[in-house]
Parts: sequence; structure tokens; C-alpha cells
Amino acid sequence: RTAREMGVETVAVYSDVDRRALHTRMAHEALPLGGTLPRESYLDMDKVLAAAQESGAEAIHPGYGFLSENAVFARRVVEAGLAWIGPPPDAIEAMGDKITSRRIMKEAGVPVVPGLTDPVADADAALEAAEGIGYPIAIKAAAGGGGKGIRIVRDPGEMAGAFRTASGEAVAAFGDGRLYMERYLDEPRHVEIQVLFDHHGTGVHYGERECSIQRRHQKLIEESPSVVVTPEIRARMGEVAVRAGAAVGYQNAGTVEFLWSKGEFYFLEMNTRLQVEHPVTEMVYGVDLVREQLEVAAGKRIDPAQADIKPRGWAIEVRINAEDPFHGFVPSTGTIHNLRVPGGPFVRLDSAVYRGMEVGLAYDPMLAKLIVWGPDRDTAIQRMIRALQELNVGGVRTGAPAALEVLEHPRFRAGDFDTHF
Ligand code: MV4
Repeated sequence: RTAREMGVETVAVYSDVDRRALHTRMAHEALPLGGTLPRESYLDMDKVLAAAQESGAEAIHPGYGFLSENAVFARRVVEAGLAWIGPPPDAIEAMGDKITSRRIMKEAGVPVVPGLTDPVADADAALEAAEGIGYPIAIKAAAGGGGKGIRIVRDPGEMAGAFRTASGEAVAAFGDGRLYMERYLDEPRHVEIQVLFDHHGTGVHYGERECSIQRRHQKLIEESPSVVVTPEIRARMGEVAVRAGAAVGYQNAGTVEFLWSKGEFYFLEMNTRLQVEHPVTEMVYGVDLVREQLEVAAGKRIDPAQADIKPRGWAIEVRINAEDPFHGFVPSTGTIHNLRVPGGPFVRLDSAVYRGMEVGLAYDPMLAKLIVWGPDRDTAIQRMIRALQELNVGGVRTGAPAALEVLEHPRFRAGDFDTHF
């Protein structure tokens, strides 16, 4: 959509099951990759690069998933003579290793959760280090992130078992068993800062997103701003987030994730891509982040000064997943036979859904994202409830009823929640 508005032609790639997908139809041109599963199609670097060459594309935008945080792919794009609409491969790599990123952040004066900046060798070394850090302890995989491979140790008796399972999981999931340790923060909030860097050394931030409402590390509801962030804290967190990006030579759009606990914030990790929840930032800051991505990748300088980047009102996003909230959120499959989409003022639906769509198990279950804006948080919540009531997806179950329950909850209304809500 952004590319069309800019007069930029687009080439989509699609798998066998995505012949009728909206991205396939909306692009100026679409090339088949063949295959059904991600590894046979969207994750196959050779196929994607061949399609780019065949079409004569000048640049690749990797989207939110698949190869978007793959440094090898980013390098191959650049080596093929194409522009990579994303951060430098070295920055992706530095932030991808959670031990490396912790060390770089600490050196850059970015607050990190108290803990180690080196891998911990075995359970005995972990027990010794724990005395200095203090319980409870989080054991994490260096190659992890997004919640994979984290173990909580509440007392020394739990250490040996936790170390063994964490290490085994890390080897199995990432082929890299290196572990590190942090103080485990109870009742934290997940607050993240949107950053944007051009190719001339300038970086700015677009405030925070509150992403604590999640289930098994899948975010369900995101909002901007966060009830816990005052203008002073926003300025401080934003400055720290830009410092974090600058420390790895960042370019393009990215997100710096913080844990918020007892009035303090700590660097957790950086997501080196545009994220699913970026529309709430777009609504509150009046910015098209994809346009910014294309422009900075083309060499444009960021022109607004940080002082001119100001939030206005409140935005909320609900992810509409094909899952059954009444039966443990199991994935729901079927053919979409009916679709009524919400509308009205300040309502945005970023959707992959069309009538006749077959929802299977090959991909992530996210069907759509519903985003609303309001002048204040209460108005935005009321508007989201109204918009969710308008939405009707016939043929599969969606998580919308669970989102409605959260939106109606007194603690959500009061802004009184953390990642365990
Ligand atoms: C933590 C933590 C508490 N203390 N680290 C999970 C996702 C990954 N990005 C890091 N995670 C956490 N790390 C320390 N030292 C709690 C979590 C956590 C969490 C973080 C963000 C959003 C949701 C979460 C759900 C459970 C645990």
C-alpha cells in the first residue's frame, strides 16, 4: 500500500497455497516460489533471490517474519546488488546473540538486567554466580529471544535441573547450548521503543508500545502510549534506545525491548525488523513507518528533529488469530465463508482475510490486526470493543472473544497489569 502511494512498483512472491492471497493480488507483479511450507517457499533464500533477479527488483523488503532478521539473507541481498530495506547484517548479528548484545549495551551505558555478560559453563558455575546476582534467577539461551529457552530458578536446589533442561532446549532449538544468567524480575511489564535510523548517523525514536498482554510469548493486545510512561520517562527511554541502536551501527527501523519493573527499565533485546504491532505507533505519531523504511533505505536523511516527534492520543491493536479461545487457544482451521469488517472513524484493519480463504496450519495463525485510535485511552478501549463486536469472521474461530474479555477487565481498564495478566 505504501509503495503504491509512493509510486513505487512492487513484486510479490507467493507459495502454492498463497496463489489467491491478498499480497499476491495487490502487488503490481507476483512470482510463484512453489512449495507450501515456509522452508519450501518464503524461507528459501535461493528462490526469493532468483525471483528478485528475474523481476528486476531494486530492493527487498523482508516483512515481519521469515527472513526479516536473518543476517545471512541480508548479506546475500546486498551482494546480489539489491538494496536491503532493513538494518546492516552486522547489526542483525550483534543483536541476535543475546550475550553479545548485553555486553555491547552495558558498554554503551544502556541499563541491562543485573546478571552476567559471559556464558555460564555449568550448574556449579551458575550456583556460584547466583550468589552475586541474587535469587530468583533467569537462565536464558544466548541464541534465544522472544521467550524461547528461559528457565526460572527460585532457590539453589532448582539450579542443576533448570540448567540441564535449559541447555538441552537451547541445543535442540538453536544448535547452540550457550546460556547466560540474569536476575529474574517478577511482575514485569514489556515496554518497547520504536527507533528509526538513516544512513547518515541520525537516529530518532517514536515513543513506546506497551505489549504486556500476551499469551505464551505471543502478543495479543498492544497499545501506545503506555500508562506507566510519563513524558520524562519517554524521553529517557527513547534516548537510551537510540543509544542502543547507535552502539551497533543501526540503520532503518527497529525496536528496543525493555522490561519495566518497579519504576525502572532494563534492556532485554532488540528486534531488528519492523514489528507486527508497529501500527499503534503510526496512529499516535502520524507516521507511515514503511514509508520511512523505504526512504531511509534510499538514502534520505531523517528530517524531523526529535523534539518535533510528539504523540497524540491513544492507539490499541488486537491481533485476530485463527484459534479457539474456548478450547485452550488451539489453532482453528476452515474456509472463510463470511466476512464482515469493522469500519467507522479511526478504525484500521490490516488483514490477510478474504472470502473463500482456506485457513490451514502451514503458517502463523494471524489473520488480521485491528487497530483503533482515540483521543484518550478510555475512548480507544470503547472504540476497540465496538469494532470487535462489528467484526465477524465466519468459518474459523478467532481469539476475538478473549480480547473482549481483557478489554472489559477492571484491571486492564485501570492499566494495572504485567506480563502475567
Ligand atoms: C525476563 C523476565 C523476567 N526477568 N528476564 C520472555 C521473553 C523474552 N524476550 C524475555 N522474557 C522475559 N525475560 C528477566 N531477567 C520475564 C520475561 C517474560 C516476558 C517478557 C516480555 C513479555 C512477556 C513475558 C512473559 C513471560 C516472561
